[in-house]
Amino acid sequence: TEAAEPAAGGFDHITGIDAGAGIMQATEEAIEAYGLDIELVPSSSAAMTAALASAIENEEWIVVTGWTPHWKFAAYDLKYLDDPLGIYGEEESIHTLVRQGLEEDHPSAYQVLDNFYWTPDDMNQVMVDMAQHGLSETEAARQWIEANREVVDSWIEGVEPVDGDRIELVYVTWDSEIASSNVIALVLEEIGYEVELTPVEAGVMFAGVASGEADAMVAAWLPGTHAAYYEDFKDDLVDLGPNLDGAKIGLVVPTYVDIDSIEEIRP
Ligand code: PBE
Repeated sequence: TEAAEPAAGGFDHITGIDAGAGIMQATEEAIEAYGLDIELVPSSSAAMTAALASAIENEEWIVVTGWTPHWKFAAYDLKYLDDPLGIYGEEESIHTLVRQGLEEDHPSAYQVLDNFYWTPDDMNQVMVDMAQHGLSETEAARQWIEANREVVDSWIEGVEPVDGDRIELVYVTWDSEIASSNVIALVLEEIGYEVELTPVEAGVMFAGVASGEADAMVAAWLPGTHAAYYEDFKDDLVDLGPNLDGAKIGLVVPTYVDIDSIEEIRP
C-alpha cells in the first residue's frame, strides 16, 4: 500500500487492518456515526504497524485501528482517541470457542482449553518478545511458558496426557492472536497432542469451528468486536468463556497528534 502525503494537521486516511476484523466494521460505523470525511483503508496487522512505525519516524499524523493488548503501546507513545458515542464499546474479553463434540472426542484438550486463562500483561510479554526482541513466534511462546511455569501448570494439572492425538486450532494473524495461539499450541503439545495451527480469515475462523472442521479458537473478542460473527455461529459453538479480560479496541494516534477525540478527525 502506498502512503500518500498527509495534510499538515489532518489525516490522509484511517489505516486499517484485514477487512474481516471486527474493528474494521466498528470503524465503518464510526465514520458514519461521527460523519467523518475520511476513508478507512484496509491492510493487515503487520502493514498497519509498519505504517505506524514510519509515520512516527517522520512525525507525521496517522490514525490506526488499534487494540489492547498490543505491543505497539510498549514500543511507541500512543493514545486512544475518545469515543463519546461509544461505537467501540467498553472493555471486553477474549473467549475460547470450541467445536461441538470436542469434550467427548478430546477431553484432555477440552480441559486445557477450558483452563486457559492469562492476563493482558502476559499476552503483551509474548508480543513484545516477537515484535521488539526478534524472537520467533514459537520461541516467544516457549519463553513465556518457561517464565510462567506455575500458571501453565495450573492449566494442565490433573489433565490426562495423550499420545499424538491431532488438534487443529484456527486463528487470524493479528499480533495478539499469534501470541495466544502459539502459547496454547505449545501447552497442548506438552500433554502429547500434535497441534496444527492454521491461519485463516476472521469469518473462516468462526465458520471452521462451528462446522467442526477445526477444533478450537482462542480469539473471540466478545461481547463487542466479534458480535456479528458470534451471532451467526453461536448455536454451533461451545463457548468456554474468557481466556483474557481487559481487552479493548479503538482508534489510536501517536501522542504528538494533537487531537483527543474521534470527532476531531478530519482530512
Ligand atoms: N483485533 C484483534 C481483532 C480481534 C483481535 C481487535 C484486531 C478484530 O478487530 O477483529
